[in-house]
Amino acid sequence: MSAVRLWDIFCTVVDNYGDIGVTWRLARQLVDEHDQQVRLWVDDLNSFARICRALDPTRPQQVCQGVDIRLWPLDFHADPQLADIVIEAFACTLPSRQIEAMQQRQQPPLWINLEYLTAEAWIDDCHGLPSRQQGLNKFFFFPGFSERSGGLICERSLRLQRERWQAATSLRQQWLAELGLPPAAENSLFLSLFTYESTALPALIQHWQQAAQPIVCLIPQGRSLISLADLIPNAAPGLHWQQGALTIHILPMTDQPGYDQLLWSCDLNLVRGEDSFLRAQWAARPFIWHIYPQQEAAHLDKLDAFLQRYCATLSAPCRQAITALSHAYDAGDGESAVSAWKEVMSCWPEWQKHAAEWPRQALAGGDLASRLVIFCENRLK
Ligand code: TRH
Repeated sequence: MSAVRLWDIFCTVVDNYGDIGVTWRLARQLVDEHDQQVRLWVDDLNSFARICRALDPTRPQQVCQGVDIRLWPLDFHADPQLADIVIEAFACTLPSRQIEAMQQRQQPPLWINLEYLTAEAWIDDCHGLPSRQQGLNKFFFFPGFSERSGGLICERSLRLQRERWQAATSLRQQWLAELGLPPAAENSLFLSLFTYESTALPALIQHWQQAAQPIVCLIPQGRSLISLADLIPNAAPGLHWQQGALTIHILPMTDQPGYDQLLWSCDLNLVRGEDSFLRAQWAARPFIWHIYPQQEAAHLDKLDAFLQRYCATLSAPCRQAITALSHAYDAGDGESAVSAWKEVMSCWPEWQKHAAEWPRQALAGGDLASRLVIFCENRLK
């Protein structure tokens, strides 16, 4: 049992939901599973409220699920009760008054920069290293898939919850009904689509219309719809669209547990960023990762590092098909995406089996929150 510590987590909302999605999840897990006290400082409560229904964006301070949530205002003043551990999420740059308060303490808080997740091998040599900044040590914590990295965010009870959901088909039927969706044919292939824009998408949509089995595509409101503007001009939550074998339902955004249920209910999930990417893995179903694009295509190294790790034990045709589909989606190449889709379908049982086994393998060295707590305890002792 580790000591009860006070944590400050600082998060800026860049342009999507990933940064707040990850920090909110981590904050809850530190409270729920490690009995820690957590203040989460966020500069944009409106975006936060999109993925957390209980949050009132007009209140600058409130407690949600045991986490003390604070608006991080422009004129930030450090709380007189300084935390034991200060997390700067994704190099968001701490407020200068926070740094000053930390510098004034004889034993300053443990300062950690929580990095973006990557499967690249180089992080193993950098994970946990300090760097001297403004007279203080700042430690770099790298989430990752290897034993030596900071691990992956995953709640303790998640596997059981997901297994229960997937074992009871009635739960999915009930969930579909609650969303106002008609019951689907039993042999339907369910897809969820929460990606960025991709010009590969219209070609895939056209291909799915000609499929031999019915395809149901569930699309939460968001950027994927921009690529379908010609096909579905007035796409909005509640809209149903049907052509040939394909039915599309546009869904409202839900909170994070609701999004997990969507992932658990689908046969294949197209996801993005960092958090939905991980949640798709924990859904134990095949998925395609539309990675967050970076300048000079720096994201492609990250994508390939992950694909190499994820596909390492698969047959060559299956590995090639998943890799080709991921690359084609990223490049917005519709023709290649359709031909890779056909390849993927021909190794479908192998991929399903692998997806079901993957979470155990990926989490073998322990989850991120547990590794983070141990990391901090070792330095605060
Ligand atoms: O929103 P994102 O594109 O976030 C990205 C990435 O994190 C990227 O690494 C970062 O650099 C960039 O932001 C600034 O994708 P991501 O990470 O998948 O986050 C989406 C969050 O939204 C995730 O926590 C799940 C949540 N979500 C819901 O809670 N309900 C929903 O209905 C949906 C669709 C998503």
